[in-house]
Amino acid sequence: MNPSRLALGLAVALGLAGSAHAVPLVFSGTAGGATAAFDGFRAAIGGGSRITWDGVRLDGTDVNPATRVIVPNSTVAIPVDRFRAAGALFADPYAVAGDGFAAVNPATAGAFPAFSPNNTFVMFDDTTGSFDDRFIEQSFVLPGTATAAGTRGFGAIFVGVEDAGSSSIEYFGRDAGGGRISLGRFVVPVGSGPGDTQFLGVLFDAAVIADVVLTVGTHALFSFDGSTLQSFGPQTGAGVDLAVTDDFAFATPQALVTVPEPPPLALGFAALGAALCLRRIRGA
Ligand SMILES: [Ca+2]
Ligand SMILES: [Ca+2]
Ligand SMILES: [Ca+2]
Repeated sequence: MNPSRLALGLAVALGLAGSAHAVPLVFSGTAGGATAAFDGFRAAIGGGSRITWDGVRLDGTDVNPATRVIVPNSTVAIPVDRFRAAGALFADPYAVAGDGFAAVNPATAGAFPAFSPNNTFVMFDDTTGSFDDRFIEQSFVLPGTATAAGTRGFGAIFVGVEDAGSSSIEYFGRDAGGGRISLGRFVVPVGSGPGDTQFLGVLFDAAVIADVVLTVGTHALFSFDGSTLQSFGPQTGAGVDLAVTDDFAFATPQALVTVPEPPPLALGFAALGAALCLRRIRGA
């Protein structure tokens, strides 16, 4: 299906045909196709913001003094505003590692090669021995400020997604009253091996995205409550798929464009339509 047909399908599905806001384009790919999709998405957003995590220092000397060392010279937890300059604000501290998270979960050493060397990014559970928190939540601000903003498109590199449906990105907008509205949940494609790279990005035609929720694999790689570190262990057993992320890319945040509040029936059609219409678009 070509992009224009995809856009039409989603616009009709959302019950918003004629709206300027309901024409998302999906860029996705795995292995070599991930790089092509990533490059195509970045071209489509005009460059925008890119976070590689590679500038985060892992030895306790990071530019943001609130960055907290978990394992010296290997893994840190960055504060929620570490990438405010790029227009990103996180819901929780998340982890950056230079060793593919080998120090915090040795059983997966070597499984998650970086897309951009050497640092990668993932959530952790803040309750010792619990690995259920598998979500990275990011909202947008005008770069360098605390002013909430929106973006037209957001995408992320994933590493190691192997089970269909284990990983996804859900996009959220706001209605005129400030209510949070899902713009759709999009599934990350699977690779053919544990070290394969994936990309998923979705581009709308207005800055309607207020926040995104990334589901990264089925479990957190480790738990850390501020003092005690516990590893999840190996990726074994049915229904276990461990993954991490690397580069985030998003259109430069600007004033948020609100979306109309759809009637409940339209939301049902939106879910159906998204399921029926999603196809990969390689490149732009
Ligand atoms: Ca969390
Ligand atoms: Ca990187
Ligand atoms: Ca995996």
